[in-house]
Amino acid sequence: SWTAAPDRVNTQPLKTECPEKSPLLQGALNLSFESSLKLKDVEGENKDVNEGEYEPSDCTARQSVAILIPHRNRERHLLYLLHHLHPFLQRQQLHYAIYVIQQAGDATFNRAKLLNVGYLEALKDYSWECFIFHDVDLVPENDHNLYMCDKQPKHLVVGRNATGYKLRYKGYFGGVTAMTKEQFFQVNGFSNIYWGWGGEDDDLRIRVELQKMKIVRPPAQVARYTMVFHKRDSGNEINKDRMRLLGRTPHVWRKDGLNSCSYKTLSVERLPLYVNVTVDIGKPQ
Ligand code: UD2
Ligand code: MN
Repeated sequence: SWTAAPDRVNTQPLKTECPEKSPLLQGALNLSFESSLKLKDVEGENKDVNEGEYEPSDCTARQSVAILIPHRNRERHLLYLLHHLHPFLQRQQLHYAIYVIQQAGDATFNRAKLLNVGYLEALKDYSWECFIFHDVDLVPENDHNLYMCDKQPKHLVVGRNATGYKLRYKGYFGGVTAMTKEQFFQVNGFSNIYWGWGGEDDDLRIRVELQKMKIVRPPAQVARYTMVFHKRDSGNEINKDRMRLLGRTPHVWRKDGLNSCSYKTLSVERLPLYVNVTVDIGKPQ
């Protein structure tokens, strides 16, 4: 027998879940890095982005993803990344927002602690289910490299231009990584005590392995990045203590991480293309 559908009281159109594979994906991309590019241009290209946030209009995204970018004094790289990343994420039909976490002052840089701050601050806005921890200078070359979380922590940079597109070493977990809200919470986030260059990404890998999680990676032909050329920044000198710290991780991870991350938020600016969180994270003890 045939039953008529009840009258719809709610006149809002029903959105269905976005397809498993977005029809908008293009595969390998032609990246451009034009020195004449201006912030106003990138804002003009992204009218559908509102205070750094976007969601597809015609379907419900499969994941809500916060992109966290640790930053100080790399404005040109940030502009290139915003220019490429916004359309890239929109083609993946994600609900997303971009957060830039700025270290205030000129004490030694601390990438890992900034990312902890980003996680804690972003969760005040929305219950993001997936977090992407993203270097400012890495631009993805193929939009089949999905900025979504898996059942296991995901490393998105198998290769990049400067290293022949090969994994740098076994266990390498730097550059761009994706973890669910729960996975990151379970490992107590990053360590807060890596000041300067190096080690913090290996520390996160150790935390993940201690939880018996397994790092997954997309296929090498997809997980490709261009790193915009740069020299080592002043204020981010190599961390000579990193090997010693890595040896202590199994003993200290429970007490050093999200649950001990103390900082002072100086401002939260909701700019058109990203949320700009400026933070005082202190200095090395
Ligand atoms: C590698 C890793 C990176 C991190 C780092 C060691 C790759 C592709 N990346 O990057 O994830 O583990 O080694 O700490 O392997 N930054 C600023 N301003 C500064 C200094 C750093 O914004 O003054 C940020 C920025 O997002 C940058 C990131 O920190 O991309 C990492 O610093 P880097 O690019 O100088 O280090 P790199 O390329 O060796
Ligand atoms: Mn770099």
